[in-house]
Amino acid sequence: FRMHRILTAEPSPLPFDPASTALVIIDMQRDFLEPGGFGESLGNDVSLLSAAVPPAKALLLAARAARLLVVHTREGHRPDLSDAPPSKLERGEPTARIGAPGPMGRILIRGEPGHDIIPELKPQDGEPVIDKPGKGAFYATELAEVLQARNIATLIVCGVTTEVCVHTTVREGNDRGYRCVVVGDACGSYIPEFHAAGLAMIKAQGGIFGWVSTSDDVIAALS
Ligand code: C5J
Repeated sequence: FRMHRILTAEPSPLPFDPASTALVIIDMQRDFLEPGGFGESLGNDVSLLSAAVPPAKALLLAARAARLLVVHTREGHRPDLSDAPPSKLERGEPTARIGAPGPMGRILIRGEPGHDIIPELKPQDGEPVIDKPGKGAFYATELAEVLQARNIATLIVCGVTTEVCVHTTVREGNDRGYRCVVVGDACGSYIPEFHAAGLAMIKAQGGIFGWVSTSDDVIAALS
């Protein structure tokens, strides 16, 4: 018999068992959150993502205290770009494309300073870090195996950006049978109306591909 807890969420409360729940923190990398990285190279105001950092940090601390599996993801490519399709590489200004040199090293390349997770959310030993070449965290990664090995059934998802990598990952996870809860205030977007619409899309139609909650509600359910 396992103790189930109830998470306050929309469109409906969600029972969960901490032992089969993972916190998945998507792409909280310097390349997306700090000036000089991939996000800014695409013409974005990266300061729009900073509001997600304190809630994500609070979630991370609560998940560690509750002994949840914590998984971090990073979007990026091999230095030789062999895992980046031309269709992805050819976008953006030639001087600011994936692989081009920037103030934080080559843009979106594994091993470069910009590819690192921001210091506030630095992974601890024992927390899997999933390097992904795409927007979704399941595509071409070992995430499914990592979750299966721990019998995970519920994903609490936060990170950036709401409508791109968070959405793609949640859509992938939902189709694979995971209950996916997106923590709205711990997600961020360069385009505020896309953040709002992205959250609304998940929980519409009875929770068409997931649930939406808040960091306060998740922390309350874990404590
Ligand atoms: C983007 C991401 N926005 N992590 N990546 O290209 O959402």
